[in-house]
Parts: sequence; C-alpha cells; structure tokens
Amino acid sequence: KWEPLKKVGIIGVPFEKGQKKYGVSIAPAAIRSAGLIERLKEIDGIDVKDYGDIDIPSCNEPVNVDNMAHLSLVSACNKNLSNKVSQVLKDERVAVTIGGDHSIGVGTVDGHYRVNEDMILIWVDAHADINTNKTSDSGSVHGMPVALLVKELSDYWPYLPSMDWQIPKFSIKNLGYVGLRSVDEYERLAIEKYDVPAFAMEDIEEHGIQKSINHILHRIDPEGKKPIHVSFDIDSLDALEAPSTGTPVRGGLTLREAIQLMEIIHGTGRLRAIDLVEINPALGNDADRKRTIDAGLCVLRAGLGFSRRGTIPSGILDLPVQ
Ligand code: 4U7
Ligand code: MN
Ligand code: MN
Ligand code: MN
Repeated sequence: KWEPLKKVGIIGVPFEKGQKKYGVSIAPAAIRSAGLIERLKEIDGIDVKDYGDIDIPSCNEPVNVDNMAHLSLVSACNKNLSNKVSQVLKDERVAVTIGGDHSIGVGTVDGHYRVNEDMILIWVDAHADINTNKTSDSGSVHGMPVALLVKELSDYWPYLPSMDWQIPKFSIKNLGYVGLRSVDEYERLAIEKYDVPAFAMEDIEEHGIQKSINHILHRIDPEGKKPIHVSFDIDSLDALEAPSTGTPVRGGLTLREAIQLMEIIHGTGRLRAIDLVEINPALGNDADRKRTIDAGLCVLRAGLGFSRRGTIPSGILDLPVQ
C-alpha cells in the first residue's frame, strides 16, 4: 500500500531563539545557496517545490515562564510552521523543513500530527530534547521540544501562555530515538519511565544501524502502516562529520550510518516529513561549514530516494552509438 512519495515541499525556518548562539537562523539561506533545490532535483523522478521561508516574528508580547528563554517567540514561530507543514502534507508532498534550531520540532510535529494522527516520530540526535523547564540546565527550548509535544508529559508543565494553539496529543508510545550520547539525568528517567525505544551510540555499536532502526520501527508500529516523521538534528552526526553546530558531541554517527538510516526509512515508503536542524554556518571555518551543509544534503537526499548505486538515464535503453 505504501510507496515513497516523489513530491517534496521545502520549508525554510530561519529561527534561532530556541538556543543562545548566533547563526542557526542563517542556515536555510546557506543551505539553499549550497544548492539544496538542485541537489534534490538530481534524485530520480523527484518533484521539488520550494514553499520559501516562514514568517519569523521578531518581537512579541513577552511571556515569562521560569527557565524558558524566548518562549513567546518560539511559540509564535512554531504556530506558523505548524500551519505550513500541514499545508505541504495536504498538498501530498513530503514536508522537508530546514531549520533553525530544534525548538522548531514542536511546529513540524504538530503540523504533521494534525494531518495524520497515526504518525510516528524518529528523533535522530545526540541529545534527547525531552527536558521540561524544571529539568533543563540551560533554559533553552531546543532541549525541550519532545517534552512539549508528548501528551504523557503535559502534567509536568506549568501553564504556558502563548502556547494555547498547541494541545499535546501525540503519544510518547509513537517515539523512538537514534544516536543518543548526551542525555541529562531526568531525560534518562523519562525515557525509562515510558520505555521509549532509544538507541544510544553503544546500542548502535552493538546492533548496527540497520537492526537498530528496524527494531524501533517494529516496536512502535509492528504492522508497518503508519507515516514516519524524522527529526534529524545534525549533531547526531559525529562532530568531525558536522562541526558547524551549536552543541557538538564527539563519538557520533558516521555520515555513512546516517545515510543508511535514511535509506532504510525511505525504503519503507512511509517517510512523510523530515526536519533538518541545528546547522550553524556561523560556527567554524569555511571547510567546517561546507562539510556540515554537505552532510545535511546527503542525509536529505538519502531520505528522499537518492541511490548511491546510480540510476539509468530515464527513458533510455542503450548506450549512444557512434
Ligand atoms: B539539541 C541540553 F543540558 N540537554 O537541555 C539542554 F545538555 O536540539 C542540550 O539537541 C540540549 O541540540 C541540546 O540544554 C538541544 C544540555
Ligand atoms: Mn536536538
Ligand atoms: Mn542535539
Ligand atoms: Mn544543538
């Protein structure tokens, strides 16, 4: 029944207020000028539509919630983003969202959930991003999107003014993690309390990326009938593969593992949304920036059906004769 969707919609989100460093907001422009659309159009049979960047509110009624920096801006941005993701999915395109910091995962997942309540979420990250304002050391919302999204944790939040548009309905039972290696104590507690399938780096060492992702997919959707949302934080990759990011952690996924992961998910035919977040072109030198953006493009291409084997020219059966 499921087949890979060949139509793609690109959404840029030049937003960085979910964390403290300058630069993540210039990623959509930097990734576009590195040839995003052209590199995706190289994929066999693909149809790419650019929906442009969403409107980012610059100032807002500030709301003061303890240990949650810029909540009203995060919230306003995510509200717009959620609508845009819903629109792209209703246009029957894979929603590819280019961030931006990871706080925008609230909007992408909310927008996907509103179109299809069956969706499952694969969070590919060095971090678990499941802090509440009570458990976060940083007060940065990019470490909290999963906790904001899942209904099981709604009682652990205070009332969040400006977030009324987002009622958490997504169940933590439909979540899985890949790539973890920097998990805070209360995040680990949440993962264990709800028995979330979480493949940290040592689990990937043990089982390999193929068994790891297949195990997660089978655990959360044994019948293989639910659409998949991949929220890909570039810091899931090893810091050598993706140096230009705000919270790099060494000892991460190789680009080959990430490509294989995305190819496997593509192969299910059920991938309907990809977020590519936390690329910060302002960090590192030219080579770092280029390497990081190129890694991100490789991840997207793998998820959207690029074949490393190569493909024959369309409609052609033989080599050209002299
Ligand atoms: B990212 C952290 F304390 N857990 O909450 C926090 F280690 O989107 C890091 O995954 C969060 O890059 C990283 O601030 C957020 C910290
Ligand atoms: Mn993240
Ligand atoms: Mn991360
Ligand atoms: Mn980060």
